[in-house]
This record gives sequence, C-alpha cells and structure tokens, in this order.
Amino acid sequence: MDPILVENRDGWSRVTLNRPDRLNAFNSDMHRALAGALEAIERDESCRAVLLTGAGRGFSAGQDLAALGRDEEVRDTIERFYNPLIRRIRALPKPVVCAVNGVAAGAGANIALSCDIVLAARSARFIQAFAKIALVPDSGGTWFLPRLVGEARARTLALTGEAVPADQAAAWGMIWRAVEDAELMPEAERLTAHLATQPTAALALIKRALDASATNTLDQQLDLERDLQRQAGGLPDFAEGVQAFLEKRPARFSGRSS
Ligand code: T3D
Repeated sequence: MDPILVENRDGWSRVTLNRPDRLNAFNSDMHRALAGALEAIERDESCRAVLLTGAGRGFSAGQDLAALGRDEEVRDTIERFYNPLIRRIRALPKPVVCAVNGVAAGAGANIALSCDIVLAARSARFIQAFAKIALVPDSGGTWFLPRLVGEARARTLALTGEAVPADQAAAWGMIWRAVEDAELMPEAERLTAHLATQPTAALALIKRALDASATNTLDQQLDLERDLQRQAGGLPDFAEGVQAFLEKRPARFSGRSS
C-alpha cells in the first residue's frame, strides 16, 4: 500500500497520508513519499493549491513509535524528516489547506498546524502527546502553539498532553474552522479549488510576509511589505485583478510570477 496518495485535480492536488491501520503514523517510507510528493507539487506550475488529509479515522498519530526501535533512520528523524517537512510546507509557494479528518497527535498535530488553513472534522482532536512519552513537542509545536493559542494554553497543552477537541481548537484560534464530519472534505475541497483559481504568486508573497512578521519589528515588517508589494505590483495577476475590477467581471488569474 502506498503510504502517500496524490490525486491531481483541476489546478490543485490532494495529498493523503495513507497508513490508516497505524492512524497514519509516520515511518521513513511515508516521510520519503511525502517529501517526494511535495517536491513534485512545488515544481508543477499547474498545481496552484494543496489539500493535505489522512486516510481512515485519523489524520496522523505522529511518529510511528513501533518503528523507533528498529529503524536506523529514525534516530535522526527530526533533522532528517520532520524539520525539512515543516520548512517545505511553510515555504511552498502555494497555499496548503489541511483537512484534519480525525485525531492529530504528536508530530501529526504540529504538521497540521504548520499548514496555511486548517479545517477539522468536529470529531477530531489535537493532542500534544509528547510529554506522555517523555519527549518535547517538535515539528514546530513550541513555535506554532504559543502564537496560535497564547502562552497559558500552549504551556498547559504541551505539559499535560491534554486533547483539544476541534470545536475548542477553532474557538481558541488554533485552527480556522471545525465542521460537521460529513462536511469536512466537501468544504476543504471547495476551499482548495477556490484557492487554485487565485493569484498564486501573490499568495506566496503573503505567506512570506506573514511568516516574517513572527520575528520582525514593525519597522522591518513595513519595509518587507513595501518590497513584497513592489514584487506583487509587477505580477501579471495584479494587472488582471485591476482590469477585472474596472470591467466589473471576475478576475481570471494565471497564478504566474512573470
Ligand atoms: O525520535 C523521534 O522520532 C522523535 C519524534 C517524535 C515525533 C512524535 O510524533 S512523538 C509522538 C508520537 N505519537 C504519540 O505518542 C501518539 C500515540 N498514539 C496515541 O496516543 C493514540 O493512538 C491516539 C490518542 C492518537 C489515538 O487513540 P485511539 O484510542 O483512537 O487509537 P489507538 O487504539 O490507540 O490506535 C489505533 C492503532 O494505531 C493501534 O494499533 P492496534 O492496537 O490496532 O494494532 C495503535 O497502536 C496504533 N497507533 C496509534 N498511534 C501510533 C500507533 N502505532 C504506532 N505509532 C503511533 N504513534
């Protein structure tokens, strides 16, 4: 069974974590397949948005704990797999929507939080499971959580490993929205398909600006916005967006950077 499934749709790709009998826990094969899929998506100009989800009843239970003892590569799994994965998702020059279809635990939770827009099924839970096995939250968890939910909640979640139901996650601003289970995939697909028709190169600049704001001063951020806006103003989609506005018609964005 392929550990990662990729389906190419009209302008976007659906990537599914596919080890459902292990709640899509990550082993080396799954990491390599996901890295390959995201690399191909990055190169493919016809793919303008990504939907990441999990097969079966879970999104991902994080690291496959059964693989830890017997998998040589797992000894260096953070450096080798998780950190490049999070960097790749954040730097991908197209939006990444995550549809959290069930439990997201350990690195699985933080991989979801690294995506640009996170939707979750009402039955899903987010668990910083690390402390329960004497580990430290990884895959950006100690960076994303305080920024998303604030210091008090981040500390409690990391130290206790308490599960956060999808509705609570949405109420806290950890994710964009919780939806009825049956509505998750239709809504996530609608959103991803919409994003795939938008000015992709400009969206990539927006991702860069938002990521930089986490460490920039206001002055630095104002300068960055000026520089990125100059780039955006030179994009063909800017001309199309303005023209479409003036002609009172929907814009037909190419997504291209030149
Ligand atoms: O060095 C390094 O690699 C560091 C890297 C760390 C990254 C991490 O992600 S560390 C955190 C690892 N993840 C966990 O600790 C979570 C472990 N799983 C759970 O706590 C529970 O499974 C869940 C809360 C996620 C879900 O509970 P539940 O009751 O819905 O399902 P379950 O019955 O526990 O699991 C279903 C099956 O999946 C079960 O197998 P079985 O009994 O049917 O044969 C279970 O063993 C398996 N499974 C679940 N999580 C993992 C797993 N197998 C391997 N690794 C898992 N992480």
